[in-house]
Amino acid sequence: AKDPVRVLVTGAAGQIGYALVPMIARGVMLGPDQPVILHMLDIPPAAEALNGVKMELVDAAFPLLKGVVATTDAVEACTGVSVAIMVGGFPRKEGMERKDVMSKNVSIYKSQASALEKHAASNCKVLVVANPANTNALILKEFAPSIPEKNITCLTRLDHNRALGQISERLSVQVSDVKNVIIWGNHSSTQYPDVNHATVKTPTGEKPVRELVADDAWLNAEFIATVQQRGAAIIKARKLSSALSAASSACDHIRDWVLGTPEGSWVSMGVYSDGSYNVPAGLIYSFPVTCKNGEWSIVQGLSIDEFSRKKLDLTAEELTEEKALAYSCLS
Ligand code: NAX
Repeated sequence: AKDPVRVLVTGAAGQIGYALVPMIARGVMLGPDQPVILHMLDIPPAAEALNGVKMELVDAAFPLLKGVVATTDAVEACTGVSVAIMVGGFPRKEGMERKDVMSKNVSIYKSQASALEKHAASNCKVLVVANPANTNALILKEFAPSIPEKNITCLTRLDHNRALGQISERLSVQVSDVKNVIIWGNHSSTQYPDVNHATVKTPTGEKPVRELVADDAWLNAEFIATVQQRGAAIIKARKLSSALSAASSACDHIRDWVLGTPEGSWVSMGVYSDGSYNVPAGLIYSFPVTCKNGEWSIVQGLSIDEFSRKKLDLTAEELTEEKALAYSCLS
């Protein structure tokens, strides 16, 4: 039997946490043969609720779950973890300035970065979910210099999965037959959902999404806007933000990163830019990636037309501004 892997979930008493921890305990994230020990962190006002989640995890009697740590102490939470899912953060409240929210999250990610750097396993893989996800991940990277930058990522897989879902609905095909959409850039409304390389499996082979949809006007406007605005549409319908889809996508992100992407297909991950596709280096930016042996690589050589170029640049500009705002909160 495999040794258990310690998995940290911050913000575990929140709504994504509540959907995510049972998925991890069932093997959805690391596989059905991988035992896990869950480390759950939240803040003191949520300590009692966090303990309630721990009670439910015990009650669910998950065979793969070998232990649960529920704590408000970041050091205890980070100790020995090999996977860290950072869901905790300070939400934007009505009337708050962007700078104030940024400043709160910068200080949270700065201190949690130090706790991870000192106490997590040296090869710990980090996924930041909490918004502003790309910039929180960048701050974490800055303040955890001994964690390899390749190990620090943010979640855009939900946006990627939303794009797959929209194509599947539009064409009335199975979502599992659609692949190779791309989310470029920021996990925000400037993200660019790109279908120029996406395909659908049909009885007569793989066909380009553009050819099957045969409606460039829809693909270039409504489709993009629907994916960009999907989070807001969920809030409007549910009066709460996306949680089960976010949790499921976080599992997809880690599973594919650790266990690999299938041959011939890629996924979207927010990763540290090396300047690929002329995206400024030094941003956490969502790219198409393939994963093998626990490492992601950016898919190279995809053609970028003029329409796409503008969209890649626009979301990069927003991230550059966010980075400047975050740094201004540090001084
Ligand atoms: P909730 O408000 O339900 O939960 C957040 C939890 O984090 C709370 O329990 C809170 O006490 C805790 N927390 C706050 N500060 C903390 C700290 N310093 N250390 C540890 N825990 C802390 O929000 P939820 O709906 O679960 O969303 C969590 C985050 O995910 C938000 O930032 C949200 O914006 C972000 N999202 C990101 C998505 C993505 O695709 N990247 C999609 C879904 C979601 O909107």
